[in-house]
Amino acid sequence: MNIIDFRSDTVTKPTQGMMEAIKHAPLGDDVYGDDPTVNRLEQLAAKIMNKERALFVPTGTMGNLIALMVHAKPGEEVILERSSHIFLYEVAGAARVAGLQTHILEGVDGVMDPEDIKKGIRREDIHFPTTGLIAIENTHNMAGGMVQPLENLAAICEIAIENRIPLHMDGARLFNAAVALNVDPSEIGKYFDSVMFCLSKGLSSPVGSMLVGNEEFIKKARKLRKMLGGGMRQAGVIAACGIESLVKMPDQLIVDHKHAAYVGEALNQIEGLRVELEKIHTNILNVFIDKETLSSGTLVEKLKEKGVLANPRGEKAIRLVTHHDLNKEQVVRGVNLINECMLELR
Ligand code: TLP
Repeated sequence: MNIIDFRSDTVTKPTQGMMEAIKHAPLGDDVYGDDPTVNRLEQLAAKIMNKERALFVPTGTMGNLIALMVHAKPGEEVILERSSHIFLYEVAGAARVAGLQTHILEGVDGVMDPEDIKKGIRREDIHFPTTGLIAIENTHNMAGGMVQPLENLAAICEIAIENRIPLHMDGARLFNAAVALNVDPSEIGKYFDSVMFCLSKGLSSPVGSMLVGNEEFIKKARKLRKMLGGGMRQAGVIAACGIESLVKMPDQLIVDHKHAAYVGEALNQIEGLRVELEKIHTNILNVFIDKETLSSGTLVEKLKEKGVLANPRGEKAIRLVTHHDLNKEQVVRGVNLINECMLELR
């Protein structure tokens, strides 16, 4: 069966260009700083983000964890939005490894109100922990790939500076946000002390994320990466793919966004499904199930039988993600199969 995989953009395989780049990449031991391909990738990432330095890390989760550990001391607090990936899906690394307490704020579609952040910052009191970090997710995964408005980031940045609290972005899908806003990624990154973005999602690399920040931040991050077991040797093999990701892939994300909009429009016409079309900013859609007797688990199972893969999102919604390994024909076929499935489930 020809599988149509809407589970995530993490399922994208390396492109032909990446496979070629692997073959020709000069290699060395990156723990010694000797891998020319990793060095090139890090320089490129820093340049794109207009930051002093960058660090290649194996995963987004490790990149976020390192940022938490560099910025905040054990016993301090990190301000996060309730449905953020760091809070929900990073195995409580913030608590267990970084020793941080999470201070959760309720957002609207993943967007925190700057006033709530202001109120959430701990004032000096013998009983209180210190607020060590504020972290923001952009695009916001649980909100269905929604983009954080730049005015909001600017307001939060001002508060962070006023209170001398560092600001980190979990920008796993930062390039999708940049494409949606039609700005350079650095225009979003400029509000942050550190940014993590993933190469292995819509940008199609097989492995890897980047952490960017100033020289001092990256120096500490490099040491913590080693401590966490992320010091890689001839990592140029995968960094070569990362360079391809940064040079060639951002321009094609717009295709994924168009596919997501198409899927949203089409599914919204199907009885029993509902999509909030105005909330499709990028390549993720939350599809709500408006049929009382149908759970997301059952729908996901039925779709799988037809060769369509999706992830449940709670009891009454599924998440669909468009990406480079789904062309228009596959996206259209996916929609038709979902329609067929809903008719059968009537
Ligand atoms: N997200 C994955 C799953 O873990 C849910 C996905 O399929 O969307 N930040 C954000 C906003 C993410 O969405 C993810 C991965 C990460 C961080 C972690 O990246 P990795 O998987 O590289 O550790």
